[in-house]
Amino acid sequence: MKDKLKAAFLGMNRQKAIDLVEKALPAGEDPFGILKTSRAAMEEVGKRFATGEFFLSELIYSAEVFKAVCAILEPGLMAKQNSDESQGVVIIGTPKGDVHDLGKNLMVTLMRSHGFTVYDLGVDVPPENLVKEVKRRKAPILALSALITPAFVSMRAAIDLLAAEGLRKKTFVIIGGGVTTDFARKEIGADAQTMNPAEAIRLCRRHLNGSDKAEQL
Ligand code: B12
Repeated sequence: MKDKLKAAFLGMNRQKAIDLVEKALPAGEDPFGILKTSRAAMEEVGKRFATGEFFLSELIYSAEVFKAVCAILEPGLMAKQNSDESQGVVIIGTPKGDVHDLGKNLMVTLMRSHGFTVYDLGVDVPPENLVKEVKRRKAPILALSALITPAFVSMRAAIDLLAAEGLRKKTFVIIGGGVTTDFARKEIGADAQTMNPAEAIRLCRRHLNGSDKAEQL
């Protein structure tokens, strides 16, 4: 299944990918496992783009294959939230300079299904808008997604602006997306970094339950 799905992504065969996933789920395959394989396939698309084997058209089309697969996976990825009470407010966006949003959108869906109230500001979001929204919503969490290195500059600018507005200590800043690393997190000055959505939800919950930052708002 893994190899066939990867081959469907790399062959830009959207229908084949859909058929494989539609068959795999009732057969008991873990949706998170399928997501992992799909993400790995996208990394390979990126590598081939970097070496010139693939062009922008393949990058664009692979995103369509990924979206189609995610639409099938989503019900299985979502948590069954028992309470209507919000688990906390999150402002999320892809920072200025970056238009990638597949991973961010996935994060938004998963966070909402886990009970967080999420305000998604979209892509290419200027630091001022991120901080304005944190302030307006009294949000204890700012989540940023980055896939290209220039986005680090905008992330840093948003964190600096939070500090200038006196909001840095009250806001847990979590970053994710293919280009992020713990090293980048330290350079940018964020609180947490992960590419694993389940881990991200754990970290946000732990922050809200365990720290006094949330209480200060
Ligand atoms: C699809 C794609 C595109 C699509 C994006 C479509 C869309 N709607 O997002 C399009 C065609 C638009 C695109 C454009 C470009 N791209 Co592009 N793209 C990719 C590709 C192949 C896949 C990215 C992806 O969606 N992966 C799947 C998702 C699910 O993974 P993810 O985002 O990492 O998300 C996961 C986790 O990180 C986590 N997560 C995500 N966000 C967050 C946030 C938080 C807070 C947390 C906790 C977790 C989290 O959740 C997900 C769980 O699986 C990558 C290759 C790669 N290695 O990633 C290149 C890649 C990112 N692109 C690249 C480039 C160069 C570009 C362009 C500059 C190309 C060009 N010449 O125009 C433009 C950039 C335009 C811009 N200003 O942003 C480079 C970046 C290099 C770099 N280091 O800067 C890459 C790495 C390809 C490469 N190897 O060269 N791209």
